[in-house]
Amino acid sequence: MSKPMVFYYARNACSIAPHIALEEVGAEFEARCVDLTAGEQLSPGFLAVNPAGRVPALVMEERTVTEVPALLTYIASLKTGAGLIPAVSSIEHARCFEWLAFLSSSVHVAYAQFRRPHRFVSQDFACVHALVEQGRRNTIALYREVERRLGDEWAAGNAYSIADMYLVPFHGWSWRLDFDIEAECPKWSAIVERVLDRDAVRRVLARENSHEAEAQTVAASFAR
Ligand SMILES: N[C@@H](CCC(=O)N[C@@H](CS)C(=O)NCC(=O)O)C(=O)O
Repeated sequence: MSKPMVFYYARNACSIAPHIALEEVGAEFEARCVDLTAGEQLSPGFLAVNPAGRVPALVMEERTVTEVPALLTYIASLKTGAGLIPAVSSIEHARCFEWLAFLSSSVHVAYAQFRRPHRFVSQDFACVHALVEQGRRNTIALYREVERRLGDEWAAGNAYSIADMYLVPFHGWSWRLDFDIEAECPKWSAIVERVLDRDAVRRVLARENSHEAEAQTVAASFAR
């Protein structure tokens, strides 16, 4: 019998998107929480899983897959009947992957300039402060662009998809930006509210916020 997949995630991180997808398709997986605030992503145990030191990571039969868009696509394909990716060759299919690319390569990177400036520049403090402020402005501009691109239904048309799951973490990070997302991005906020209200997503939030997650940390799992 094949071993269940192991999913590495962190709280309040981009990994919530594939975490939602795993619950939506009813996948059998073991969830392990990586404590980013304690620097656990840089522990030898986790670096053996993902040498990049980032979450999410999904381990299947000793092989690791990373990157949110790849994980969302893979997980959705485990249960095509769930309809989490629009039909191939439709405009909605293109739109869905447009969202994954835009959020991953533009929005997340701008947010990282603001939140993780040391990925981009060394310890030159003046330069770091300038990058943080420019990253904040770039991110806010991109958040407004997200809102401009959204229609009245779901991100990729009239059905819930993996694109909507990926809109969740960035929305949740807005509080750090000094940006009133509810007022400025009502369509995005409405989508996130509907996503958070789903049963599968409630299970994800319960797991990510539970004490059980503490016990399931990477350190604990490698100590077994
Ligand atoms: N391009 C990657 C980005 C992954 C990423 O940056 N994850 C963050 C959490 S949102 C992380 O692990 N940060 C840890 C660190 O920067 O040390 C993806 O899409 O999966």
